[in-house]
Amino acid sequence: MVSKVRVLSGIQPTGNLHIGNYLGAVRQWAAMQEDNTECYYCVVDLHAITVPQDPKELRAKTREVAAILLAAGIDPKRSVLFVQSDVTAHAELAWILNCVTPFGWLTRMTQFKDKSARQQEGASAGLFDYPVLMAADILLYQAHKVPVGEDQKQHLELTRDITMRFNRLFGETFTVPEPRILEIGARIMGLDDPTKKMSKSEANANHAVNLLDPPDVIRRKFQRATTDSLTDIRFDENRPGVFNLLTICQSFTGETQEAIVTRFAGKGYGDLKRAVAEAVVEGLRPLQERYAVYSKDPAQLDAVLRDGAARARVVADKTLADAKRRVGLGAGADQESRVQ
Ligand code: ATP
Ligand code: LTN
Repeated sequence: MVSKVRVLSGIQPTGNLHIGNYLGAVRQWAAMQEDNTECYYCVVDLHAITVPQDPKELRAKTREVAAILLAAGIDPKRSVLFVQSDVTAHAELAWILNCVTPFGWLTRMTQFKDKSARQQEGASAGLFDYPVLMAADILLYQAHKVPVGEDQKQHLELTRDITMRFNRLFGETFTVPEPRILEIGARIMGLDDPTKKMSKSEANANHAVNLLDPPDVIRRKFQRATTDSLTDIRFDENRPGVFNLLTICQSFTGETQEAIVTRFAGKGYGDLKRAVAEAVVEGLRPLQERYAVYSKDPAQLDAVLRDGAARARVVADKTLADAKRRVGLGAGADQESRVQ
């Protein structure tokens, strides 16, 4: 029997999920649920607390994100959907990996440099350690593939380095994972400033199109999107505003670049913005309708997440026990860990 391809990815319950998260990551997650795959998707609340969070809001966001993932097509029968902190093995393996990760590797992470620059000395040790916890998430499930947006490429490379180092020091223990980054949609830019990645943590109300934004809000945000002073409509990376709108359009309609350019030949930016807005409104409609149903049924969400955590624990605890045995942790009182 051919063994299954294991997939794992995570998303933080911070701020509002936007079309960047959807096109770069979440939509792929749903598409990867095939017969020959075993998918693990987690809401990474331990990652969220690397920066200050209001406890009540964090819990509410954790549930909201889980409901959005269900609405986006993550099928709890085919995939394991769970909340990271419900599976304690994540924090435990992260500690072990911390002790095999050279400090210098972490100092090179650009996301830490960006995020800590805003907080200076006040940045938490957890923020610095963020990528090691991410490695633990991935390694516990022996994932082969990790679908993420472009911004996570460096973290995935670090995960691969940590994996190879652990395997070299303690013997083959973990699968070396590979990132899965789309060609189109892996880096959606902000509508207000198309030189910056669309992000949940930007203050400007016109920066991101959120997955739960009502149609009129989506239309208004696109109407106000920053473009340039030229007029022709084509895919040119040197014109980031128009390029971003065209990329969003292409990702939602599935058209080729040629078809899109032909469609907008002789048209103006106003037409482009209206058309992209309609593509997004239509593209998100099924998700928003399903979300409305899930959000009215907290008991069902509880059941899905309880079941997901239980299924995740079975796999994660087994991997963790193996890693601990290899490192020589514990007294080895139970038979299994004493056996070499
Ligand atoms: P943000 O910076 O928007 O707050 P994040 O990078 O902190 O988000 P997550 O919310 O955990 O992190 O990201 C979930 C997934 O969405 C990741 O795979 C990430 O690469 C992807 N992603 C985030 N922003 C974008 C974007 N603008 N375009 C494409 N993919 C993105
Ligand atoms: N760091 C990721 C979120 C994340 C993740 C993971 C992604 C946490 N653990 C494991 C893939 C695999 C981010 O998008 N900021």
